[in-house]
Amino acid sequence: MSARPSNRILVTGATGQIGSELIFELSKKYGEQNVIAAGHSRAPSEKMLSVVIFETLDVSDKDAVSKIAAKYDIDTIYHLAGVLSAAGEKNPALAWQVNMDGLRNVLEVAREQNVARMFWASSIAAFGANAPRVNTPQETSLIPTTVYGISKVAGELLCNYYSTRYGLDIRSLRYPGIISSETLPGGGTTDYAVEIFYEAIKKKKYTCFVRKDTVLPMLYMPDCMMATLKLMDADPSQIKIRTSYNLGGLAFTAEELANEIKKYVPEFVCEYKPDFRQKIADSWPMSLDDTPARKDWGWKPAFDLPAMTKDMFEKLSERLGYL
Ligand code: AKB
Repeated sequence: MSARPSNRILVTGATGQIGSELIFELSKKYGEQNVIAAGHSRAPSEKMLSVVIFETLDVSDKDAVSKIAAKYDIDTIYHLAGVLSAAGEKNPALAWQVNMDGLRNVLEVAREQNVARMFWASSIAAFGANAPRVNTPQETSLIPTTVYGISKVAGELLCNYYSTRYGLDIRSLRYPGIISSETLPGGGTTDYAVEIFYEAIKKKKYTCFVRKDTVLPMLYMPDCMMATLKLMDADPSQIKIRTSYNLGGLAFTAEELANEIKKYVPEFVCEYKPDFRQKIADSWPMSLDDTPARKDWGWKPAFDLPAMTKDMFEKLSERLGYL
């Protein structure tokens, strides 16, 4: 296998936080007619419908995945559909069905239809509290406590299996929390780092669902896009890890983020009322060692906390009308 992709691209989870931005990057790069956006739980935006082809797709239905891949002669798949950590704890059966059955279906279709290259989103949730929490290494114990995390560990191993057993060119990143201004995340533990911007601009106050000293790894969307496209563009010989690469970027406390936002919204007040998501946050890394990603395919994030906050504020305040 491993033919060079000619780029008929399917993006699952296209209406989600990452997918809804990735489809525009891909359509700029490969042409609008070559990107098939597939989503299920959220309606596509007008903007999305005007740019790419949209298909309703539940990835836990293998026949449906197979039909869409065949219909458009797909040779590259970005598989982003999934139920996130907090939502997964509310409905573990659904998380298993979407995350595990969905991944297996997409891998099978990729194998059966000779897809040339595939991306799958893993997460920092693959780690559990017994792994070192600061500068968490690429290779360490993976004993997560959430069903989402379990699906990520099993998924990483399944990707590695399809790569070694069938020669599928599958690539993956352990995404940290992604901060973005276009589409809100939904059902994640890191969602506070996005919600806080919207609430600061709209209401000048926010009740944060983790403690103020909580540190989680985060990444700004432009860096997330750059990492994903760079990984997928790399020559197969550069990809040494077929489970999933650690991807580091930002690491700050919830209070440090609130203080940074206060530079733009001086009246902003942030309160902290931890809920069940605190326990999940406490079981995840605070920062990641991403040396293999840097060495193998040249990963280097551009945004630090002040630069990310400035850009987020500028984009959101224009859209939400900051008064
Ligand atoms: C979540 O919080 O569940 C996600 C993730 C870190 O994978 N954002």
